[in-house]
Formats: sequence, C-alpha cells, structure tokens
Amino acid sequence: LFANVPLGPVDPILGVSTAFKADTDPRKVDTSVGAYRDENGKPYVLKCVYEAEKRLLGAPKEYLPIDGIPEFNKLSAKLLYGDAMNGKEKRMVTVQALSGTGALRIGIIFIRKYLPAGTVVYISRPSWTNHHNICKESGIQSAEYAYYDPKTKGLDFTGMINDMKAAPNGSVFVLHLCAHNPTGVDPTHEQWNVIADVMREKNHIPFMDCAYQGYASGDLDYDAYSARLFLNRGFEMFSAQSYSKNFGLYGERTGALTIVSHREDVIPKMLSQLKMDIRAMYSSPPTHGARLVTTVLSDPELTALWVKELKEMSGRIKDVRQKVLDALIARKVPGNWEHIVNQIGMFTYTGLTKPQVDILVNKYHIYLLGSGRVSLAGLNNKNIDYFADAVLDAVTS
Ligand code: PLP
Ligand code: TYF
Repeated sequence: LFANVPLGPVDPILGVSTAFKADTDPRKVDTSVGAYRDENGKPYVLKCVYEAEKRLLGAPKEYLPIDGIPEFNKLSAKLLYGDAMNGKEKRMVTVQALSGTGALRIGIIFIRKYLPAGTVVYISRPSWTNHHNICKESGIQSAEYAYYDPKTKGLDFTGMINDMKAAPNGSVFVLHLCAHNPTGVDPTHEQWNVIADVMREKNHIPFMDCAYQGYASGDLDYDAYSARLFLNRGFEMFSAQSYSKNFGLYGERTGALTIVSHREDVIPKMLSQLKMDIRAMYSSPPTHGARLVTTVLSDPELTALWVKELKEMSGRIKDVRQKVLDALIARKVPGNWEHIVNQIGMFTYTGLTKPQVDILVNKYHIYLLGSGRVSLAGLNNKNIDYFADAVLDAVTS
C-alpha cells in the first residue's frame, strides 16, 4: 500500500540540528537552529515566563475557543501595531495560531481561498526555507523577489524595488518585520518608506512575518516600525506573530494571525472563515503559551521584566557579533567581516562558501547551515576563539 511513498528531503535547518545532536565530539558547537542560548550555551526560560508559570499552576485545561483567548488576541495585535491601531481594531481580525508557522499557514490558506485566483505570494531571496513549503503545501504559487546582495552582504534595495514594480498588481509580499532570517539584513526606515510607496502604487498586500519583534534592537516599538508604517499608510495586510524567540516559547507553539481590512462589516465573515479552517485542522489552539503571554502582557511589572530580558538577550547577541569580528580581525582572517556587526537579529550570513562550511562542520564539529548562516546565539566566550580559529582555517585552506 505504501510502497510508492517517496522519501522526502530533510529540512535544511532542522537536519543540521539533528546532526549536531548525534555528534559525540566534546568540542561540538551548535550554530544551526535559531534558538536562544545563554552565555553557558544553555536554553533559557525567561524569568517573566517562569513567574507567569507559577501563577498559572493548576489553571484549567479546558478547550479554548476556536480562535483562541480573546485577551491574547487583543494584546498580540496591540503589541505589534501599537499606537498605529488608533481605532482601526474594528476592521482587524486576530486569531491565535500554532506559533508563527501556523499563523503563516492559516493566512496563506485564507489568501488562496479569498484573494483573486492566481494571486502570487512573493518571498525574499533568500528567506526562511519554510516560506516556500507553506505556500506549496497550501496550494498557492510562490515566487521570489531580490533581497540580498552577496557582493555587499547587504540589501539589494534596487533589485527589491524593481521586482516589486515588475510583479502583477495586487501580489502578496511576505516581508520580515525585522531581523531578516537568514541574512540579518533589514531595510532602513527610509527604505521601508519607499517600499510602502511602491507597494501602494502597485496595490500589493504586505504579509508581515513577525518572528523577532524585540529581538533585533531590543526595542519592541522600533522593531515594529515596518508593520506600523503599512497600517498607518492604510494597507489591507496580514501579519503572523511568533512568540518562539521573544518569549522563548518555541515548543509551546504560541502565535497570532491578524488580517487588516478596509471594511468593518466584513470582519465577522472573515473570522467565521478563519474559524472554519482552524476547526477542520486542529479544532482549537493550545492553552499554555497563550496564557503565559497574556499573563505577562497584562501585568505591567511582568511586562517590564520581559522587556529587560529581551534587551539582555538581544544585547548578548550584539556583544557576540563584536567579539566574533574582533576575533577574526585578530587572526587576520582574509576578507572583510564588518557585516557580522552590521547585520541584526539572531543570525549572521557569513558569506562562507559550502566547501568552507564543510570544513567547519566536518573538521571542527561546528554546525551551521549550508548557506553559511550562523545562529549567533550558539556562540559565547567559551567557544568564540575556537570558532574564529576554524573560520581562519576554512578561509585559508
Ligand atoms: N518566520 C521566520 C522568519 C522564522 O525565523 C521563524 C522561526 O522562528 C518563524 C517564522 C516561525 O517559527 P515558529 O513557528 O516557531 O513561531
Ligand atoms: O530559522 C530558524 O532556525 C528558526 C527555527 O522548520 C526553525 O526559524 C527552523 C526550521 C523550521 C522551524 C523553525
């Protein structure tokens, strides 16, 4: 019966992480998956989450409504859109989702069902590898727009704008709110303004992928600039929020999808359709993570603690960037490595070639993606010198 089931490809990110776990070499270093590690290389439960968990001990395990906890949905939209909401909440709909991935998935299915047939979803080149998978599995066509320029290791702004102009009017553009994965390259605020102008002219629809709010600059409002700009400029738009990174809730699958319409009267109908999809897929979302986020965001003291911890996490990663750059310069590693400190968020797109990556993995047991992406969270004072030694060897051999 199942003899013809073909073997699927290994996920290019999670596959590397699996290889790391199987490696028994004591020197091994994991810079593959984007998951925060503390200075000792250990996963970190945020103190605000720990405190919220204490308060939630024994909370009922009843089913949630299909669209999740109403307060969680409200707080999520407010966290992302902030003052830009300004009365617009009446024409917004938010549903709790199975983290960022689940929010993207529900949103993309909604696009397939209710946007004009043939609408194409444009994804940055490169992007988080799952974006194309989500579109493919949801039965919608995806295409790419220029984003990263390997020559400058920065944004290919001209290419991006040209691709936006060339796309059919009314296309969906998946845009990373901040801390672009995998490149760590974000548009400046001035560039976002131009992007919004072009998207407006073309009637394009922004789909903000918000996996790192607060994680880039350490400032929740600063990091939300692009989403608030689009809302202020009157776009109809989508946003998928993940609490995996900024609350460290990875396995709790906590997130939200928000859709903004021009019209208030369509919101109940849109919600009813989102609920139909959710009901048929998994009936209702999980309780724990959304309760944790709700507890923290509705308590000013816990929110302040959260913001402090966000600054600590993003601050440690910035510190690691500088230390890696210093270590490479100290070793006179050929090439310019300034991009390591110019890029932002959890990752640096090193520019290492596949053969160089192979040296790091096979000879040094340092696990990174084949694309040269390094998750800086995996580096700390104990392994930065080892990492820099390995890069020197890889680049000069
Ligand atoms: N989008 C991007 C760009 C990501 O890096 C991630 C991973 O964190 C996600 C979405 C969604 O992740 P999750 O489903 O864990 O929230
Ligand atoms: O890019 C990353 O490393 C994170 C985590 O299928 C991740 O976004 C990786 C792969 C995946 C889901 C999450």
